[in-house]
Amino acid sequence: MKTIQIDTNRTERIHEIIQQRQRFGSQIERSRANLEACKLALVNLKEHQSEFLARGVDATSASCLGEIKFEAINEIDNLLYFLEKLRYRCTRNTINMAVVGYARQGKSRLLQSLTGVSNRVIPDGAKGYCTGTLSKIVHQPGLPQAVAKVDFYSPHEFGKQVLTPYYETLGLGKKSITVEEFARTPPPRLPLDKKDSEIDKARYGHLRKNYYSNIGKYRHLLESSTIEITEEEIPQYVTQDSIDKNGNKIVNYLAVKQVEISCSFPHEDIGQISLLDLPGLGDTNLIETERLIKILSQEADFILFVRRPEANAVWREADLKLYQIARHALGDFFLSKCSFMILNRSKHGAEGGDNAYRCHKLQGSLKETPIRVAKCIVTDCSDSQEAFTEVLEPILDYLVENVESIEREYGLCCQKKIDQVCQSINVELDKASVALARYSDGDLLFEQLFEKFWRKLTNDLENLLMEFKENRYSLDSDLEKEVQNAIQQCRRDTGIPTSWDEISERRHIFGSYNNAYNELLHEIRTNFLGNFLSLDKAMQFRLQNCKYLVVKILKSHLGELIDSEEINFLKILANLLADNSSNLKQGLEKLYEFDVSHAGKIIRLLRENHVDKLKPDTNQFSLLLLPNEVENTSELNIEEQILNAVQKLHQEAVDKSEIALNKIMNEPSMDAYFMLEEFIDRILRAKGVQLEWRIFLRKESNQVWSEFREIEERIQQQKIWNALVERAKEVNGLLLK
Ligand SMILES: Nc1nc2c(ncn2[C@@H]2O[C@H](COP(=O)(O)OP(=O)(O)OP(=O)(O)O)[C@@H](O)[C@H]2O)c(=O)[nH]1
Ligand SMILES: [Mg+2]
Repeated sequence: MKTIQIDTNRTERIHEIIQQRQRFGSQIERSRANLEACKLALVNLKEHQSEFLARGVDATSASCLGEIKFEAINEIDNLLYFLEKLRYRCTRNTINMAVVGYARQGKSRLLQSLTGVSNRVIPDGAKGYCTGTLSKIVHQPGLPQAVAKVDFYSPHEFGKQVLTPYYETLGLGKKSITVEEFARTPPPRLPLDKKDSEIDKARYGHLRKNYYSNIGKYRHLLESSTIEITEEEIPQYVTQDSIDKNGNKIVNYLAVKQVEISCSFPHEDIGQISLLDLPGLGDTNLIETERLIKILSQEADFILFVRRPEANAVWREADLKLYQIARHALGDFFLSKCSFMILNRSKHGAEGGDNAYRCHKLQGSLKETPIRVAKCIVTDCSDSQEAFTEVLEPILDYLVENVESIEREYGLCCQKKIDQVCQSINVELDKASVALARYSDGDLLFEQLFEKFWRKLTNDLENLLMEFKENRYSLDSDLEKEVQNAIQQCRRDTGIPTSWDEISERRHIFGSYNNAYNELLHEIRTNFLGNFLSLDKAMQFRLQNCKYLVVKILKSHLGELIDSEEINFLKILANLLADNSSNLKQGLEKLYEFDVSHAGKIIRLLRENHVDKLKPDTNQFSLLLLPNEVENTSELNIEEQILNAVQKLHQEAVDKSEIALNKIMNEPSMDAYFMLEEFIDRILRAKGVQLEWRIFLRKESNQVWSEFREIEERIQQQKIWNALVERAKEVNGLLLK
């Protein structure tokens, strides 16, 4: 292979450009590292935010935390992706130039001229070859022959990136298509609304005639990993028009994603330049254009639009369209600063003659179009010398002169994006720094908990009072049972002798019927009254029960303050209170001591109701013997008469007592109701009592509310949170210049 003498000046310039760019690459790397640190700090903060919210914090803190948004993490990811592309571009050791243009404009020919490599390494249309796929040509010194690495689409990539865009654009009824489906069923007919479009028909034809009809020929390659090929094989993978020895078309290019060709450039001084050859674009494969150009946004440093003006050529709609597609696909790439328009002058053009006039015409009128490139050059792409002097040299001069300003612009663009993210992060971090400000604030916590305590205690006690109010006239079933037991006991155990013989005996003992009768009445009366002694206690049941219910409510609101569940809870609580909590203390003590003694009342009731008649003074023996008092008794002996009389008196006393006792059966309910009402008034409604509660509970907060026991832990959590916020602020600050 012929090696052309090295132009050291050119080599140095290329080297200088690459070095300058690499310095910029280090800056980008620093920004990237800072962004990574910032992202990490935000991710940490976000995790803590989620933990806090999941664990459950007070409502104020929860709402403040909830307001902190972390969309900036996604923005940082986008920025990192952008910076990574930039860094990749800036730190590589080559300047990559790509050619973009419609088919048969001389792109491949220009690359041949620039590198000095043969038609076999970069096939051009001279032998009827059209470039079929993206190929990258890199210099590798000392290689006697070119070699190439071929990457194929995977079946998934092929379905998603190649076929699906056709189905979508042409409206073929499917949103996505897999290779299997495609191989099984031919693409459906073009929809009616597309039938008249020449472009759509051409695109459809490409899909059907090339991709579908040949699927059997290239499908196996989609399963293939990267292969290495020799120089002779290159056309079989990069061109659209190769044929095998039997004259059959080779369609490998359809499955190729990218080819990287390594060869030794005869012009060694441009060894640090790599070239990217793209298939000629046209209406048929315009669908693929955007995808191909997108690859350039990462791979190319400089783009050469190549156009070979035909006779009477003007800037066409198609030229603008291609430029727009490129600008869109290249995203942040500074197309206007990093591209030249090459107008290919062919002295012996196919259409005959020299197109120099047209070239200059187009060169002059380019500024009237929206196409913006750094320079527009007229050159003969098939002339190596011209390609050097008219294309390469101006590009290098331009880059030497502008690389700094281009980088500055890239830098400014990055910084602008970074500043925007920084600002939005700052807004969120400001929210974050105050989000937990009150989280470990005991006073605030107390107020919140006390408010809840007061509301619930009031509600529970009022509900209880309501219940007692509704039942204040109802009979006390416990008491009723006790009364019935006592009455039955009276009836069962009267204490009255069962036979008159016993009366006779008593007569002998006491010396007279009179004395025997009197003694008998004393015995019967005391026996009778003895049965009612337990009623006083029974009448206290209701009160006790009411006190228990109050204790239950108080206990449920006072946490771990008092262990007891008994009525002495009230006493213990009262003792814990300071002496100046007079209302509260009094209310509790009074409830604890509250006791309506019914003993006197019951005795009075019983004695008033004919028990008195069981006394000798009120029922003298002599009266028994009056004929009109005791009817039909004359036939009975005196003992029997006595027996009958005391039985009757006893019977009457029992019956009357029963009636009288039944009348006071609701009194315990009434007493309990008023007792409770009095208690509630004292501990909830009395003037200043809320303040008494407040002072007391503030002192006992730790015992009453678990939240207060956690406050130490909260202080620690708050410290961690603040440290994370500070860290995020610090790294965010580093992003700002
Ligand atoms: N006379 C002359 N012929 C040229 C010139 N540039 C390209 N050609 C010829 O034009 C035809 C197409 O050139 P290519 O370099 O293959 O064009 P391309 O833009 O790469 O085409 P695709 O790969 O199909 O996109 C070939 O036959 C070239 O030899 C030129 O400047 N002068
Ligand atoms: Mg080509």
